[in-house]
Amino acid sequence: MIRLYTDASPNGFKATIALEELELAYELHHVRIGAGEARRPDFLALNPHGRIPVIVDTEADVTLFESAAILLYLAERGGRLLPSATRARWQAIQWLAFHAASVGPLLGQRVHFEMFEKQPLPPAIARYRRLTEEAFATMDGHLQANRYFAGADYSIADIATFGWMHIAAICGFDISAFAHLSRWYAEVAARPAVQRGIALPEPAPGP
Ligand SMILES: N[C@@H](CCC(=O)N[C@@H](CS)C(=O)NCC(=O)O)C(=O)O
Repeated sequence: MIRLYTDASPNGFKATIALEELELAYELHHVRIGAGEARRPDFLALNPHGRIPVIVDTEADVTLFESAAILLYLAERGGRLLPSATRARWQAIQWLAFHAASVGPLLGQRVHFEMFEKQPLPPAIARYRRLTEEAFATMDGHLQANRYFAGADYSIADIATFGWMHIAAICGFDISAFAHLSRWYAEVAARPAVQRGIALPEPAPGP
């Protein structure tokens, strides 16, 4: 049995989407970040860094944090979502790493400075807008020639990136100038498992 500890958030959506896509049986534990539940001792015993998502696979005696590691684990466990052909497999891993380094952290900062910081900080807003748009342009160029990040195969790289691009959409960040990224976003968003995943553990909060 897999236990998933999560909340409605960009990193949380990656795990729920992957579990829904893979149709693996799992038990969902709602960790309310806003109530400080991710910093409580019982949760810190699972992830000393105090962040969701976390999975516990009781059969394999494996506890994992960091969404990219969780996605790799679930793909291996489910036998899908990570291509077996060498080139496509490494494309997926490369874009999974790109998302972890250049999409999630930068969009996280952009969301903070544009949506939540009470004191407007124009240089920080400009910096993270520029850096996220650079990442959008890089992804757009790749998706011009590729249906998905790993090529023809939908993979955990798409799920990881979607988690953050969905939050960008909720925040009203305009990606219409990036036609291929927009096409990819609409295609992934339309998948039934993705729709189920972003509704868990409760609908995403607005900005
Ligand atoms: N690099 C981590 C980031 C995890 C993360 O930042 N999760 C946020 C929610 S999206 C969180 O749990 N925040 C709780 C807190 O800061 O108290 C991953 O990819 O899993």
